[in-house]
Amino acid sequence: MTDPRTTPGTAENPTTPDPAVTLVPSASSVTEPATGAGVPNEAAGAAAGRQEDPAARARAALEAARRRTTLLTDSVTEEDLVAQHSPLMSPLVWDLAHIGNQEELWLVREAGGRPGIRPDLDSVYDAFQTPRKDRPALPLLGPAEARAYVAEVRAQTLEVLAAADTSPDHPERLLAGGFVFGMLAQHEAQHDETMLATHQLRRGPAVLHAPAPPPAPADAASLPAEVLVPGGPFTMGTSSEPWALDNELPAHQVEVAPFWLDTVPVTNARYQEFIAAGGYSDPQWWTPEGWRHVQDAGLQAPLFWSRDGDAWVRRRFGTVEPVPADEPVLHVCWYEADAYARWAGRRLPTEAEWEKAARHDPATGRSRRYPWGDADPGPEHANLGQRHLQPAPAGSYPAGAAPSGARQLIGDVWEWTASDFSPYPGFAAFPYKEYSDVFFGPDYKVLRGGAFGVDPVACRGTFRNWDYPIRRQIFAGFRTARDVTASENTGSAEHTEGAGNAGGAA
Ligand code: AVJ
Ligand code: FE
Repeated sequence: MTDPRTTPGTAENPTTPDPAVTLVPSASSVTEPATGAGVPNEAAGAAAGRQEDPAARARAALEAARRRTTLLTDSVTEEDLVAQHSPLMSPLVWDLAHIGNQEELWLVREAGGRPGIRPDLDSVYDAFQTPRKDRPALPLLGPAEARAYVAEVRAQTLEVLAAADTSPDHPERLLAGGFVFGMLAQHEAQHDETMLATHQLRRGPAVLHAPAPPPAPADAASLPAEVLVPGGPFTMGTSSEPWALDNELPAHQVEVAPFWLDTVPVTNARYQEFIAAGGYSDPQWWTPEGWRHVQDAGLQAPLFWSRDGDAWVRRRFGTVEPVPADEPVLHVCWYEADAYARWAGRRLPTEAEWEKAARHDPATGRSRRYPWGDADPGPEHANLGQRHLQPAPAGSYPAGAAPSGARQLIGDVWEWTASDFSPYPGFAAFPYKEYSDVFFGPDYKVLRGGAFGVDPVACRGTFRNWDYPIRRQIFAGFRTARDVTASENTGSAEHTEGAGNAGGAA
């Protein structure tokens, strides 16, 4: 299968959407035989095909993550590297050496069976031993030492990888399909997003620069406000994605009632209507905890927004600029997303609804890897990978649309869901409890879909992120949903399919 990222001349937002690109399911979804009803039904063929050379994929993913890490840490002064820009974040130099320490632990020592380089650093860079706000007080490696350390670890990692057997049927699960190498590439990519959030919190002149995303395609203004996702069972989670993390497993059937979902994420213009309508001062829109938090924290608008006369401006990576009306809203907490949805007469989608909208293909009954099919994300599908340092306008990426017609489910902004972070039936922690297991429960809300700050290696239809409902420094927005009403729900397949296709073709 060709990697769309290497296809030259691909426009991110073609002015004339090519129906062959947006509407035809990928070859693997068509040709793969359907499994029986009640059996998890996901697109395994494409994932297996893409893993033809797991070691090469692992090396490329590790190197891509390191390029980003280097840029994020070389673009500031040494003083800025060791400074704490917010009590919510670690000093950048902690993230840098933590990336190296985790890689030493899992790739050099565990996968490589080597003695290790600096085991004495394990406790300094153990995220569970020291909360972020206390990390500046640790005996951290300085910038030069941290850079030398991660380079030494990486050199050994590449030797281990070159010697490793990464065949998909390797008896050790850690090595099968190169899982542990993929896990560490995803770990570094996640910290690259965390470091990008630190850059956003940092005060002072801009140091990061990227081109703006392309303008919205011509049809963005005429998209239906919402799309219908048909009811019925679908396959949630995965048992075939080789680098899926433990919380995405296993694939299992979930029954989802038909529902309507916003075609695009809620925009700044819409969110400003909520502010202008007094949304932040009316308790009827907020949960009791949300209302308490709005008052205690004095929330009045998304993080980084301020008034400039009658207009709203925002600070974005060191630049103050007008808030763009048609961009998905960013830097809102779960309580704000939930309150907006209630004010709009709607609700947040559940995590299962979100994944069904993003993966379920009604034509085949199969769950795709991504909304557009099984192909890896390319620049025409989604705004990922810090290629741009802001979300693209609502309605962008027609080639990345889901079968329902929903756009931008992957990329642009993380989307808050209504759901608490909980394990799927049959969950087993792997390879360590501190990745997911210790976070399950009502304290954390699930976010889906990834943002412009996420590398494609750490983003897919099954990928789960989570955070506290008060958090706003993450690159999070949301879209809303509503139940299908009794008069809309005819229960007929023609009805649901017709409405779904209307969204997809629009
Ligand atoms: C999945 C983003 C919630 O940053 O706490 C990084 C990812 N885990 N190192 C986090 C992670 C360990 C995690 N999130
Ligand atoms: Fe980490």
